Amino acid sequence: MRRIIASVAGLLPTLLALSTPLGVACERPVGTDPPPDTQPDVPGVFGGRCTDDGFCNDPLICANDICVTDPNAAGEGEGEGEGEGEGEGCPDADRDDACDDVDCDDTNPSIFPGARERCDRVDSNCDGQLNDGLDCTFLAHDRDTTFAIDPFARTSRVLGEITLPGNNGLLDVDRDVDGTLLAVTADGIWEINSNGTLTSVATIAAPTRTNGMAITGTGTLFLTNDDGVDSAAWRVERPAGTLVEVGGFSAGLVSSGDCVVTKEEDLLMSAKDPDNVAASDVLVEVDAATGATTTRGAMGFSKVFGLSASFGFLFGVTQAGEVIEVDPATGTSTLLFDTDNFFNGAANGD
Ligand SMILES: [Ca+2]
Ligand SMILES: [Ca+2]
Ligand SMILES: [Ca+2]
Ligand SMILES: [Ca+2]
Repeated sequence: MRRIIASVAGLLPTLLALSTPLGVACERPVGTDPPPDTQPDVPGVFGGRCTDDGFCNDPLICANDICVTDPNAAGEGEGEGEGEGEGEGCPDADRDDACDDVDCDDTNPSIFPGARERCDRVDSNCDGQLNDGLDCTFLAHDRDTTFAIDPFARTSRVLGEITLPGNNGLLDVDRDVDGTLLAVTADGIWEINSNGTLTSVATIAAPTRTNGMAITGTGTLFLTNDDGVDSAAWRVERPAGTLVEVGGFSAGLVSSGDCVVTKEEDLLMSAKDPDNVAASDVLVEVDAATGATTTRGAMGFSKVFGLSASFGFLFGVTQAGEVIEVDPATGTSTLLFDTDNFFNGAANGD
């Protein structure tokens, strides 16, 4: 539960700015950078940045951190555009080298035949499938069973049962920086093995009614608890498992069920009014140094026991079995689909 990538919604102004009237020719200068004032902030597309992983959509190449046309590619000179309709004058409003007869979204330059598919609600490569063969699931769990939740296909399937030590249920799970899936129970931090068994990572006496675990991008492990009196955030010193109380939450709020760390390293938590647990949870930011909380807004769902920052989105799961999408800025949440499960927690999915 640690990564939120830039929201697709945040790209819309840029994409709209890129739109030009129909009738623009497909050709473009070969091997040259686009003018600075037309560079879109869209990774992978012509003129987009490629600083992070060097990724550019085919057939573009990364040069000086900008995706440009390969000057050494076949079909030199003007009219080098590939596929149908190449050459002069084919309508290509979004200038992604895919003419409007093959471009399934000619207003969006990150969508065209051959584009890299991503886990989202978009058929990026125009093959008629949202996310092709990608694994776009995050993990959620109840007391002893894990589920793979696909928030785009809106499906949930059982992954497996966890062999629990003693009589402890899973309080929460999260993915460590190395990809290892960790679980917290009342008396320890555990690695979840692929066969469902647990290997001890650290012995801890988890705070009373621990209900959330989140791991930052640098491996700091936080727990949140709700005992109705001094609910707080805790940091687990690894590998010893020493618990350090970060601080108590602001008055009138206790942890509802989970915490999550975003790409911006914000520690977010679903919280509730301890005197009105049936009311909507609120999404709050927890100061990782003091434990003080800042409310972001009502979620509209109660008992949000799992939060998952996955694929650039923030998702939640509830005790009632709902799978929701959460706006991390406002807390406002929308129902994606309902299941028959009783979710206790969730981990991030990418
Ligand atoms: Ca196009
Ligand atoms: Ca397009
Ligand atoms: Ca597709
Ligand atoms: Ca997609």
